[in-house]
Amino acid sequence: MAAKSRTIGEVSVPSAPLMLLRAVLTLGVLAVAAGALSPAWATGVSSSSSPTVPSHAPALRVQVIANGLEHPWALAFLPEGGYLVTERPGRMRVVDTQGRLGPPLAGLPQVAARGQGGLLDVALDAGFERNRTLYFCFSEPAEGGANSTALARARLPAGSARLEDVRVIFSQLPRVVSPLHFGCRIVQMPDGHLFLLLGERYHRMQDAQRLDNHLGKVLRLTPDGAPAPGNPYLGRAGARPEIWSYGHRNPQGGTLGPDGQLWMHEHGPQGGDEVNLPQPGRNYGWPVITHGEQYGGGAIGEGLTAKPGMEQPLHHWTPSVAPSGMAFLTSDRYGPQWRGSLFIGSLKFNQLLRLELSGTRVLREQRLDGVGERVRDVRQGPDGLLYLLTDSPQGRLLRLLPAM
Ligand SMILES: [Ca+2]
Repeated sequence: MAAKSRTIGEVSVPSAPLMLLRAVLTLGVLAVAAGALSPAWATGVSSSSSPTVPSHAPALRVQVIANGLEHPWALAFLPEGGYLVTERPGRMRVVDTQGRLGPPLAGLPQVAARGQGGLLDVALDAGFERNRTLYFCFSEPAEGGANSTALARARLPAGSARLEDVRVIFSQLPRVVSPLHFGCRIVQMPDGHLFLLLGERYHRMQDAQRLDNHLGKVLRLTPDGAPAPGNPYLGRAGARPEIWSYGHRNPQGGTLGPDGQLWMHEHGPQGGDEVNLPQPGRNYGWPVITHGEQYGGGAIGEGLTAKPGMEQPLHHWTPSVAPSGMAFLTSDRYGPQWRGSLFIGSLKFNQLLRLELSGTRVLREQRLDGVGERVRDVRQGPDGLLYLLTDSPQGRLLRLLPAM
């Protein structure tokens, strides 16, 4: 199958006027980007909390690996080649190296596929090549129309179209009647423990500040779904022992950083999307402090952006970018300048965001425009290249190639 490709980056290809992909640096050029065919750099007022200064990105081509995925949500790379993809309505399937979609895998539990809910993240165990074990999280239906985010473990034998030994190992409490804010990203640490990022279910935002529930929390679990040893609230009366950090809103991206730490982002309300580096027992502020506001305008709570005892984000965006997916680029495939950058998808602006870092400091932000669809997931593949999933009824798996 011949892969189609087009160009991304600031370098135009004059013979191909539909090549809209380019790098932009501020939100202010979006109106231009939507209507103009010629690539443009822009500088000016930053819409984020870090400077946006001109930089030079390598030109890129976007290669379409697979089409026809229904609201794909998460991507993993199989050691034998090919891809494991979740689709929000409740399917998981293998996409082969040629981009052919395998059948939906049998053995998945029922999911509450409504609103933002459904089958969401998937992560392979670090020992997958040997044990064929994977984890996935999803909106788990319950009585009375309630649901919550659950984490499951299963095995996928090589070449099989069926998940084996499927077991739900954790369910968020309380269960809530809501189609919103499931969070649901899984990040495995080098010690095997799992971080599970959970939303506050929208209607229960105050619960993000309470330790007696799992809403708006980052959890740290063993591979069996139990509270991990060393968690900050183990043994404290009235606190859930799985909690690592709290005061989160709706996290849809997390990754293990090259520094060995969990990096994550979360959706703010209207404005105030954040990048955080969650530390044990710390309070990330929602909904007491936020750089955002109510939908339609107006302060949230007392309208505070800072308060003693509550952490500030490393980076924040107003207006919101609606971040989803997160990956560090550790390869040299796009040149030395991009190595070490943090990549984040934007659902709202159909962009891939690149944050250039010095340690945990965000030096600047670059916006790669023109994927043309909401970006749901971004990952670095075993080949060192960046892969994206686009969120649509006919979603795509894309690979970004350096344009030589
Ligand atoms: Ca916060």
